[in-house]
Amino acid sequence: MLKGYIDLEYKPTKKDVICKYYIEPAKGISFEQAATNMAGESSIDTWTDILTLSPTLAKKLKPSVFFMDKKRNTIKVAYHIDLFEINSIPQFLSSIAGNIFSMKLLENLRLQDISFPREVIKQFKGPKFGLQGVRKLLKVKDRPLIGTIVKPKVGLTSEKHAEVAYNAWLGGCDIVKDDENLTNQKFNQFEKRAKLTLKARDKAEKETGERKMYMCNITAPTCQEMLRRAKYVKELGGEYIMIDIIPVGWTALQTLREANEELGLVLHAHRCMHSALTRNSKHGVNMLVIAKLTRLIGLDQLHVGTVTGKMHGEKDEVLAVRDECILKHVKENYKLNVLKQDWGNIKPLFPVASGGLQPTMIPELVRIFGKDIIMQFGGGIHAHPMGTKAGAMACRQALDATLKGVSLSEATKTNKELKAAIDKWGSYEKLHPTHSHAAGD
Ligand code: CAP
Ligand code: MG
Repeated sequence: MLKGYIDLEYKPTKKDVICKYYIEPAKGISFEQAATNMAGESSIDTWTDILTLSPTLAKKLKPSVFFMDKKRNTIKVAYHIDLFEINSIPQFLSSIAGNIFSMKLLENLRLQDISFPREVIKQFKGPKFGLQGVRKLLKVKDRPLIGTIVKPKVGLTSEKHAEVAYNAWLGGCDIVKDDENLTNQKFNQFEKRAKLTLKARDKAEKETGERKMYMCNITAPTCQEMLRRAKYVKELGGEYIMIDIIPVGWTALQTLREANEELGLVLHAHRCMHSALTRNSKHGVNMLVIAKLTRLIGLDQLHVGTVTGKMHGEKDEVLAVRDECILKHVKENYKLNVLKQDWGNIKPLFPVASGGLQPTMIPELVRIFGKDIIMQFGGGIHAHPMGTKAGAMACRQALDATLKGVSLSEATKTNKELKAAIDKWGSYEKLHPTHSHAAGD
């Protein structure tokens, strides 16, 4: 292992890729030793002094640990851009998020953020539609979008699936999606589900006069099959597809985005399995990185967390991920492990809040996220005591009231579906007064 990876005098150039890590040395290992070995293993080096490493090559490609904060177990590393195949997310991750997680010298390691230089950003298309493109497609200018996930997650026939979706659209959902583990099972095959549900969508559009979208899950065993399913949705007149981004992997996403230049579908990124990487605050990969790579590659919508729902994610972390999805210039935030990032011409993507949501949370969700959010209610619609359509109506009633500044308790007087939701789940604001400062509820 070479010496000299630590260079606190080094000033990163505009072409460097900067990574911020949480790093915890194993017992008996100094902080410097941990940082040195991690920098070497993530770039050009290995555990011992190799004779084949020429000084010129090393000089050019050797990364610099240019910042160390031992108290907070934090380092920043500048990597020369030539170390990377700069349009390949898999190769980036094999370097800066590869072997280093396995090293015995490290007790814990977490990749907190990556700051990409302009030269890398320019290699990627980013979202084809993005936040504004989705709004234009749905003809919904400035309110949050309401979505649902057909429940039960799996088990319905294609006919029943289409019927549940139809009722959700009739009740007021803008978007209906498949669940993350519904793909092409015997009881609900992909082609039949897509055909019947898009037909139901057309019917609901006619009856409501509103644009309605169906996100069909194209997660598949191969890229070829994934693309075949995407094309099939397109041929049926669908505008959207969803994909489980962690199980399918980064090459599949880059392949899909390339094909989408011609396909022209809205790409919804479901992040199931992300918590295997992101949940441990001392080891793994920060959700911020997953969000950044998803926007860079160019999916149009991404789950960012809810704060009020059933999945983990503190408010400031969720909002940091949301900001990474929508801002053009992201400022460094040391406490939240956010590095500075200039997104150039990469469009914002539409953030999604999903997981354990129910209609009475809507005032708090608007307070947290504002209007540029897609709120998805699975159980919160399909467990409504008056059924799916009423569940969707309760969501729209709660949203309409919130955007008009009317309290939910006031709104229940003229909206029986919302009243039934509050009777069943209680008013989120009453149950969590600390979270929200609702007037009058
Ligand atoms: C929500 C959901 C979502 C996850 C996503 C589910 O259903 O369909 O996939 O919540 O979580 O399967 O749980 P409910 P995240 O509305 O019934 O909870 O957005 O955190 O990835
Ligand atoms: Mg789900």
